[in-house]
Amino acid sequence: MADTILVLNGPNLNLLGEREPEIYGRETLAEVEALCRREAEAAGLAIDFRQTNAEHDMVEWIQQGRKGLAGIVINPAGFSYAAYPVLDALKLVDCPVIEVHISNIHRREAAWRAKSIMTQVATGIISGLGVNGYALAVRHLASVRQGTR
Ligand code: CA2
Repeated sequence: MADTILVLNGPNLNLLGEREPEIYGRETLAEVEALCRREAEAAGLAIDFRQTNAEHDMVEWIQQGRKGLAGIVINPAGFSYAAYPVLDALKLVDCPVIEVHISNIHRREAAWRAKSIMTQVATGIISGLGVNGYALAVRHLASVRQGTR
């Protein structure tokens, strides 16, 4: 577990690459998983990559990863804006948490997209770098693996 990075994806990201490519790019979630795996393996780490449309799954997975992970990368997607149980679960973990958004949530047309409630418990946030944000988050977690947040 200490050698594992948990990568969590929220609602609708299973359809990544299928719509709004001008905002979210053309890569599929399977390609994002391969990207994360490549980055982690280069650092001798493993990836546990998951996606769900259900808030209770997300809470369960975060609780299960409460102890012993090298870190969590989470794109909370729509959970960013209202899912307080996910926020509470993230507060319980003992590893760094990197929040990733593919788009720059601060320059979207809808102002509400900028107001992620998860940011207050995240160690850091990457937003607007496309799917590269996931790889950068994994690389960061690999580099700080020995420390705590
Ligand atoms: O930019 C991101 O990664 C987002 O977290 C994506 C979320 C959105 O609610 C956030 O504001 C920003 C989910 C977007 C809807 O899901 C899609 C899935 C596939 C293709 C297009 C949209």
